[in-house]
Amino acid sequence: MSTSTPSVFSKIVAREIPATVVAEDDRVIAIEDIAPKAPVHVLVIPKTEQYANVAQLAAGDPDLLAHLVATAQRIADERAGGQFRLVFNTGEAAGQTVFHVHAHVLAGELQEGTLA
Ligand code: DGP
Repeated sequence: MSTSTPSVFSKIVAREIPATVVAEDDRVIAIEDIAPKAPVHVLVIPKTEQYANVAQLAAGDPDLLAHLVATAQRIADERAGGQFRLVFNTGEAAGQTVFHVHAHVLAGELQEGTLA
């Protein structure tokens, strides 16, 4: 669920904090991760912050989830020959730090011991 304080990703969508934007349309934004764990490490983020994790997004707006995945594939096609990992951390114990759903698009050799 969204909170009264905008998430860091909503602030990026609003251009209140800077980010390197690699793709954007009316529904999603894709940015370079601030702490990349692989040669390609892009975050694909719905512009709405009403979904905290991928299960909520799948239940609430499956078309938006499909669009997010298609965007990830297009970025991987452009930057990694179409081969990539797609990671959605869910919950603090799984490493989630931003509770505004986002997909990690990872390609190339990962840093040892990390998924994202
Ligand atoms: P997660 O651990 O799955 O919640 O991933 C959050 C990711 O968001 C993490 O890899 C770092 C990234 N991140 C956090 N703050 C910023 C920011 O201000 N700018 C960018 N580009 N990435 C950020």
